[in-house]
Amino acid sequence: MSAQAWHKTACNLCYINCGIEVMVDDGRIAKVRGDRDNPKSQGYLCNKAARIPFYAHHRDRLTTPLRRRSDGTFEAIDWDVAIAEIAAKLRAVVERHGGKSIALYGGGGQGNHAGGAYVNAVLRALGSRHVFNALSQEKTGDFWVNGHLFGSQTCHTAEDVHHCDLLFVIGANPWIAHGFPNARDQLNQIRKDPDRKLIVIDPRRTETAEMADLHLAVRPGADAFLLGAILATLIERDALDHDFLALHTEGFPEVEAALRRIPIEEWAKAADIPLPEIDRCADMIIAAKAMTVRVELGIQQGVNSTLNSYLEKLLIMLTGSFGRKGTNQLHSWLQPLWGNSPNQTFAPTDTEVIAGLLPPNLFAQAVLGDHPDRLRCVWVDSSNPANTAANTAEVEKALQALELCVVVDVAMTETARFAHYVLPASSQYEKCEFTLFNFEFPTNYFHVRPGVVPPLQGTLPEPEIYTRLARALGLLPGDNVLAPLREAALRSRAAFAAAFRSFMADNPAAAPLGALLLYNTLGESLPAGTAAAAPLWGAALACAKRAPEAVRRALGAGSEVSDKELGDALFDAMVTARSGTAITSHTYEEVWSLISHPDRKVHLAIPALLEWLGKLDPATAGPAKDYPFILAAGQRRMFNANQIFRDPAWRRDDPDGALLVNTKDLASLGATDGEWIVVKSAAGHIVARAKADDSMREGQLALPHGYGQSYPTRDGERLNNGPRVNVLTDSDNRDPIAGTPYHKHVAVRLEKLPATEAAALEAMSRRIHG
Ligand SMILES: Nc1nc2c(c(=O)[nH]1)N[C@H]1C(S)=C(S)[C@@H](COP(=O)(O)OP(=O)(O)OC[C@H]3O[C@@H](n4cnc5c(=O)[nH]c(N)nc54)[C@H](O)[C@@H]3O)O[C@H]1N2
Ligand SMILES: Nc1nc2c(c(=O)[nH]1)N[C@H]1C(S)=C(S)[C@@H](COP(=O)(O)OP(=O)(O)OC[C@H]3O[C@@H](n4cnc5c(=O)[nH]c(N)nc54)[C@H](O)[C@@H]3O)O[C@H]1N2
Ligand code: SF4
Ligand SMILES: [Mo]
Repeated sequence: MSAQAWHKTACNLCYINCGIEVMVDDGRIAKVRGDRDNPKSQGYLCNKAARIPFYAHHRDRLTTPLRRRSDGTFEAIDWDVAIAEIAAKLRAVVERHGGKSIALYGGGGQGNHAGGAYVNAVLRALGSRHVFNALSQEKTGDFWVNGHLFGSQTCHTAEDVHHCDLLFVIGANPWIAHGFPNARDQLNQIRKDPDRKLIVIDPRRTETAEMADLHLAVRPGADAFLLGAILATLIERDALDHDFLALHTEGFPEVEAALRRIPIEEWAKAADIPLPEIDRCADMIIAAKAMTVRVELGIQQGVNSTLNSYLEKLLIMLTGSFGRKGTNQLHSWLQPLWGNSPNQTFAPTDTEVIAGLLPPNLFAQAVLGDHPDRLRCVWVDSSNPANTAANTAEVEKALQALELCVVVDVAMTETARFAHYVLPASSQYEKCEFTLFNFEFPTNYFHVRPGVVPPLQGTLPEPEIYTRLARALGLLPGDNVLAPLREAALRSRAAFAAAFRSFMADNPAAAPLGALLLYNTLGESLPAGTAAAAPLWGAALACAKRAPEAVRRALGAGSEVSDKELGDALFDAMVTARSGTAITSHTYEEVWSLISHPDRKVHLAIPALLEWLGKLDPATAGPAKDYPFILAAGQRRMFNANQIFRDPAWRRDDPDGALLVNTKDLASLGATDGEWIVVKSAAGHIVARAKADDSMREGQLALPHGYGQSYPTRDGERLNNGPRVNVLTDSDNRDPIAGTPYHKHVAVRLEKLPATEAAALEAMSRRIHG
């Protein structure tokens, strides 16, 4: 790597993973710009990407494996010692309690999924499939609904924002949080075009709502009432797409009957939206030729989350806004990021396993409960549950109760503080990475990116960490056994394929270890720096088999590539294209082939949810007496990015992660703008700096997501940076089906802080940001 040069890679700050180019100067990332060659993002960047150097290079990077002493402090140990001790302890846990007593927490963040393949391989080889991660903090209700509608929990809806003439945003703030490619450009284009419209449902007048043709400022937590009233209005006005319903769906009569029972006026009132606005919303839907619905945490982490996801899908289906240009779609996968696990339960908490995942809200109970199969060992990789799972106090208690806790991270996190061992990973710019966040239709993309700076001294990329661990556990065959596979890979892909298949047939016990085997054999024959992508080989072959025409179109491959060679052609394109590559390119008609039900129809009636709808009580929409405010606990802002940044200097504004409060609410508390205020819930309390903000509804508050990291000052003292928002959240405040948290609906009260305490906080804030 030359002294000063631009390298292509991707942004790791949100799940859009825009293509970027970074200027590397003397082994450090110095500048960031958009990569115009990236076929998905085409040079787009938001304000956060320029700050990537603060992720890659900072004082709190881990540079050696650590072992916790009995007094809670850590000592540095060698990699060999760490791996040997951890392997011995894992073996002991398996012998005492069985493999099922182990769980993985994490397995990938916003920019990295390579490690997930390897850690899952080890987990499965040890006899466990228990995985908790962020997806089951937000999306599993949606996945559950999709399982019923489309026949598999891996059927996932995409948005064709680019071509829609009505964008309907529900509980999302794409101007700030993105969520679809080139979000700000897309929103600007819609605003400028008189023929394209935007509707936003959000209690707050967000940056996105500010741009909308219609903003429905729903009462927090009342989306099910509002969506129900809109759907019932569409039915009343017979504004449904009956041809679509007849051709592509079944179960409509049951849905219709349930929706016809909705008392529109009463539900509109519960949602605090005047009837004329609901009529206007219906008018705009009826006038639209192609509506795309975009939702996120506002309803997925809001009250009635799984039901909300269902109503959102009904809005799409009843209006026939599916499978056409500019509407919602399903998308193909290179490899699904989550699983399909209908009717599976996790015994220790008697919880439904959705999409192969367990909800973080049940994590503490799964460890602290008295079930014989409770968790004794948790392996954390790319996640910081001590800050991001509900109820921090309970999560910390659970982490401390474990017989073995290992954290693999790039930095010393709040979770790592409780680990028995902490293993330092190389950053996402120091190793090969990719993500499985590939949700586009009709053309879907994939981006494999080699490291652009050398690994920080003392760190290892995950494939190396898990190779060493699997070797120490005696799971992975020795180098001599793998040598023939490696040689075959260097000869030709066909020779490798034959050798690999016969190896797997002869060694059935190696089945769970496929990723590690591929990395250590095929990996060595791949283009420089892309060995970690080796496990994608099988996915590429399978993808080409499932959707040969779509892959051919994406690659521009004609008859010179045989069907048999197509999967390898796809894989080779993926590992050689430095700016990412199209992997599938569908026609709109092919969307029906992506439905898993054998009849390729959308099965609209989900009895459990229709029953839930029937039981909704408008009298429940409103705050509780003791806790009169509803806090949106975890808002996306210009300068937060999950737990990815730890150095507070990355933020250009909002250093303390302000509590947003409507001016009237602030005044009735007798408080002023900028004052430190106590926020209390039933689970805990924190102190935050208040900021008067009239984009907030009266009675609603917001605290940001992605704060609360401790970071060392220049003299080494660790100071906390901003609100640890999950101190306030309760893991019981969750969805009855998916177990996902109702983070947007945390009941709190506010109290003034004595002047002396406020002065101390003010001084602390100055030291953190000094
Ligand atoms: N800047 C930034 N961008 C990010 C991230 C980040 O940390 N920072 N994180 C990424 C991740 S992991 C995710 S999942 C996405 C999340 O992206 P979004 O879901 O778009 O972001 P949020 O701000 O969490 O919530 C969206 C909106 O929900 C609204 N809301 C609150 N209560 C309700 C309600 O009762 N009903 C309705 N309808 N709306 C409500 C809030 O006012 C807010 O505007 O963002 C991604 N992008
Ligand atoms: N109250 C509340 N809680 C929330 C939310 C909310 O809105 N409100 N949002 C939820 C949502 S949507 C999400 S997505 C989650 C996110 O919560 P988490 O699942 O905890 O994920 P991140 O915050 O992205 O943390 C990623 C971790 O990975 C580490 N890391 C970065 N790069 C690498 C690498 O290359 N290798 C390894 N091994 N580690 C690496 C980072 O240092 C960091 O510790 O938070 C959830 N929690
Ligand atoms: S939209 Fe997301 S991926 Fe793109 S530059 Fe911004 S934070 Fe990075
Ligand atoms: Mo998320």
